[in-house]
Amino acid sequence: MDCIFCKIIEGSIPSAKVYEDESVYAFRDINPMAPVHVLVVPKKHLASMDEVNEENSECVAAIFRAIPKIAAAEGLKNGYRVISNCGEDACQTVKHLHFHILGGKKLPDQMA
Ligand code: DGP
Repeated sequence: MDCIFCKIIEGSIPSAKVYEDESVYAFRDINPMAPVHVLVVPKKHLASMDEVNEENSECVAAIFRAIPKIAAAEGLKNGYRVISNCGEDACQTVKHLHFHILGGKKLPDQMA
């Protein structure tokens, strides 16, 4: 499959890994929008939030268990933001479900 994040997970494209478990991989965004900008992805390929269903949603639960561990490891004691862009209107550019963790500064209060 021609998916950049699948290639990062399998190691054929290098990444700055910050966390990994059986079903989750997390690495630094190549174009950081904040002092801490980590992408958290399921190892199983899902194109976006639209593909989450009763059969596969455990990987999303695993991601949300990992996020506070990653935030703590990154020193985000004062808060952080989690974003998942889904589809064209949200400007999703990589078609592999991912959650951005943004922090390390006061973030803008406008989401859109
Ligand atoms: P989104 O707009 O939500 O689809 O964001 C995709 C993010 O993925 C974007 O912030 C840049 C990041 N990204 C794209 N290609 C690579 C890559 O090869 N390596 C890393 N580390 N990040 C990437």
